[in-house]
Amino acid sequence: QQHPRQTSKQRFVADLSQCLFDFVIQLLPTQDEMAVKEDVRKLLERLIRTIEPDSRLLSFGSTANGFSLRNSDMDLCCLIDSEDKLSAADLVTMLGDLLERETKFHVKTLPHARIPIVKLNLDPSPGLPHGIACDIGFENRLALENTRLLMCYAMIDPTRVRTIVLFLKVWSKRRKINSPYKGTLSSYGYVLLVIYFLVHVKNPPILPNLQQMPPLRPITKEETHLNGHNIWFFDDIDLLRQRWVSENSESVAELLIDFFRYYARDFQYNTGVASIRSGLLKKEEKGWQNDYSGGRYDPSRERNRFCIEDPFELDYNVARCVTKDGLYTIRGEFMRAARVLSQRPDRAIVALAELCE
Ligand code: 3AT
Ligand code: MG
Repeated sequence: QQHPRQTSKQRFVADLSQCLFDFVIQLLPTQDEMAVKEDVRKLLERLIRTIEPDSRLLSFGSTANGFSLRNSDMDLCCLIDSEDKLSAADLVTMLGDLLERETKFHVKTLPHARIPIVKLNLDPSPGLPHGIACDIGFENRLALENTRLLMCYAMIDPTRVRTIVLFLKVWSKRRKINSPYKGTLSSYGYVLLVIYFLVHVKNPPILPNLQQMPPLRPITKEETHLNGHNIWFFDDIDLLRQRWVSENSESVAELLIDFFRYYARDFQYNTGVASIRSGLLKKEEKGWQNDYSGGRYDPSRERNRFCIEDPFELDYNVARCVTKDGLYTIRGEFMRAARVLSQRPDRAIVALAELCE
């Protein structure tokens, strides 16, 4: 409804927020889809237990963190609680054979990859028009923890955080800038960019920094460290939802417009590292420079065109797959999005359609 005293900008922004909610809601997975995925997880867990009785199969990634879209893939992680267990490579091979025999999945195994995995695909059927794609990894406990961290961030301000993240995931897929294999950024990378923006760029912040909040009780190093990485963060979300009230009341649309503007114009790609744990860092201080002055050209240095620090694995650049061309394309897309939204066409829905063309 139009308010007589609203300016055209206010009208556009209110309209765009509503459009973003409506757009995102129709892309959420259905109850049916979630139930089918849970059944698949249970079935796979039962089969894995015939090989490793003490194993558990847990969901991570978007199916577990509240940022999943319809037909998104399933990321599963197998944890084995016993002392003497098979090597990941042997387990991948045995599990691959078993699944090939016992299920209708198309199976591909990568036993010798840096992180050995089993890739599964189920063909589309009337009940499952898009089939299922699923990766099973092993002992990837850090991924389970970063999934939980993102889930906590999503739960603090579900409306604003989830709407922006889900919209960006759709947008980045439609604009074809969501393929680490082709030199652009993973969904995980985009989610970190959003959280970084909401914690460290917005002032007042939309979200607190969960990794820097004081714990409620003293905790020991054993409790907070996993493989040498500090994985502690404030995870009492019920308490946080009572206590944390952001002083920033900007709407979803205002935040999205500002997000695009920030990454189109302000973020220092050449020197900066986005860290959700520590705010803006310098490539120099992390030894992540991309220059090769004085030395020979080292293609491995190309890993640091775009730098996003993993929340727990601090020496891991989540955007390491982004190439020079990939970054050029991504920045071009941020600029295009900022431009489309700044033109404020009469109807927000037109802007949204153009954005995701
Ligand atoms: P989709 O819905 O599948 O697009 P997602 O949220 O599941 O998005 P990804 O499939 O990109 O995100 O990643 C799944 C999880 O795998 C997220 C994170 O726990 C882990 N992960 C992905 N990429 C990286 C990375 N570059 N570094 C560390 N962990 C990663
Ligand atoms: Mg995924």
